[in-house]
Amino acid sequence: MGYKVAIVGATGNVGREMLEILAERNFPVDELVPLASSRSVGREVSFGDRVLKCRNLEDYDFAGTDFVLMSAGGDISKQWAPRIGAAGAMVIDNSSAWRYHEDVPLIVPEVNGHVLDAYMGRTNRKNIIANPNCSTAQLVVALKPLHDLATITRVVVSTYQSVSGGGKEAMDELWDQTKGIFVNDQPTPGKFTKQIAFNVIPHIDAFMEDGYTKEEWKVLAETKKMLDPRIKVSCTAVRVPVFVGHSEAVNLEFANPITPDEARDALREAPGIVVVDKREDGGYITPVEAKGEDATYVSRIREDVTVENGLAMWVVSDNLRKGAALNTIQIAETLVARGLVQPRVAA
Ligand code: 11C
Repeated sequence: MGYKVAIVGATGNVGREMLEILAERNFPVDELVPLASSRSVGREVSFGDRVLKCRNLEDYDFAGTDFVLMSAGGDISKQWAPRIGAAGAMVIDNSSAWRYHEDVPLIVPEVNGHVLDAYMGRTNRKNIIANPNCSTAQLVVALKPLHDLATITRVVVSTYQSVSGGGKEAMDELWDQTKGIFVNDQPTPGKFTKQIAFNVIPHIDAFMEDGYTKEEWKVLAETKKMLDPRIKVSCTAVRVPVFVGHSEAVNLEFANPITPDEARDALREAPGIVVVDKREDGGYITPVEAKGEDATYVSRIREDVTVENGLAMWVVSDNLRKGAALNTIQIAETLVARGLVQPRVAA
């Protein structure tokens, strides 16, 4: 017997990836229900070889639904996740609404999937599990084996984030501006505060009082919550004119000595990671190659000679997959594999 799975936000960038990945990985789905706001009711989405019509979130009865994968923004998640969880369905939420809540686990299965055992053993749980921000997900996958080996004390990361992280409108803006520049059109800012075509913008999400942006703060707060609260993190998040795939230049400081070879070996053994690190032209991964792939790629592993026990590296992943839809589905797969969620039958 399989599971009844609903997707809230099925027509968005991440929702569509969720549909594709569920089918691709043969997640045991008995029934798939795409849900959307009243505006998108009736819109069609593909699931495997089937075409399904979106139903209205407002009047859907969650009794008997096992998993609800949400990617419709923080406001919808704040409003709906507690109600859906109270109805007994397991919510896996891709927004930032619940990530920092102390009663909600924030999960990357390769890093802290074991946390789910204790959470599911609690009778007073909210039935909400949070999926991290895309730039954090790929970072912690790469940090975990190195932290286990030599204890990371400090991370300095600069991100090169693709426009798909900002949604479909942001992708359209890059496309339109790029075409427009060839015919001398003046770029009109929309989702981005500055021209994104042929440019880079050191600003993602709102500015905070300390001068960091919310995106940068998320990387810090989520790394601490999932990996180790003692790790110090400083992030500069930058938007680049790439459609899909986030890249990160990462500098690490460790409590104990670690060589690039030791790091490379540990990363090669670690789940979810592919090391592509030849010290030659093209011996590294770029976002174009990571698009559509499940792995987090690590390249350019070398000593950071500016600190005592330091390493530098380059980390790339498909932000719509490991950074969002894939990780969400891997959380559901972990719950199933550990026997923590059984199919329910509608009352
Ligand atoms: C971006 N990282 O690239 C953002 C998108 O908190 O889930 C994801 C925002 C989030 O714009």
